[in-house]
Amino acid sequence: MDFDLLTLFPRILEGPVDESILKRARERGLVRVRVHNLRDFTHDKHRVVDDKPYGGGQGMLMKPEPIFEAVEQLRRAESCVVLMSPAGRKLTQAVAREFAGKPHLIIICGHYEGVDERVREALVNEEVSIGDYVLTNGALAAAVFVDAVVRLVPGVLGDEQSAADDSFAHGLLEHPQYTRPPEFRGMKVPDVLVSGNHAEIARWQQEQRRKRTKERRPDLLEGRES
Ligand code: JF5
Repeated sequence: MDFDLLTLFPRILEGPVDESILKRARERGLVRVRVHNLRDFTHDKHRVVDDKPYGGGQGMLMKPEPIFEAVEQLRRAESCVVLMSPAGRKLTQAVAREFAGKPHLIIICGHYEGVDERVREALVNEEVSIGDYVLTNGALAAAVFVDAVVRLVPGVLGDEQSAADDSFAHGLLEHPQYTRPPEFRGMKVPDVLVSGNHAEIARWQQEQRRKRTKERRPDLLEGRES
C-alpha cells in the first residue's frame, strides 16, 4: 500500500514514519510512504502557500495552486485523495479498515484556518477527522490516520492475531492484563489467570470485557446482542 502525504510541516511526519512498526512495514516492502513539502509545489520566489480569505475574516487559508499541482503530479487512476479536517467523517476502526483496502492514498494535511473550497470540490474524495477537537496542524491528524490504517495492512503486524484480537475487533474494550511478578507492592494477579484453566480464563476475560465496556463505553454496546 502506497501513501503520499502533503504538508507544510514534513518534519512532524518524519518521526512517526521512521519509527517502529511503520518503519518495519516500509523495510519489508509492505507499504511505501512519501512525505512532500507543499512549498516544493510553488513557483514564486517566496514560495507562498497561504493567502487571506475572500469576504474577510481572520487567519489565512491554504492556496489552491500548490495543492492542485501536487495532487495532479502524484495521482493515478486508483488513488484516493483524503483531506484531514475537523469537518470530515470521524475516524473509527471501521473507517480505518475501509481505507486499508485502498492501494494508494494521497493525504492532504490542512493547516491555518483551512483550505480553499475548490480543493474539496475538485480534488478530494474523502474528508477524515480524527475527533472533535481543534488542531493547528493536519500533519498530526495524518500521522494518527496513517498509523491506524497501516497496522491493518496484511503482514504489517508480526502476529496476524494482534490486529484481529485487540480492542474493537470484538466491538468491546480489552479485558485487564497482567504480566510478572504475580504479586507487586501487595497487588495480586487474579487467581483465575494463574490457574491454568483455559476455559475458565477465557470466560473471565469475556466477562471483564463486557463489564468494562458497559461501565466506560456504553455507546459501544448499543445495537449489539452479547
Ligand atoms: C486542521 C484546518 C485542518 O485535521 C485536523 C483535525 C482532524 N480532526 N480533528 C482535527 O486539524 C487540522 C487545522 C485547520 C484544517
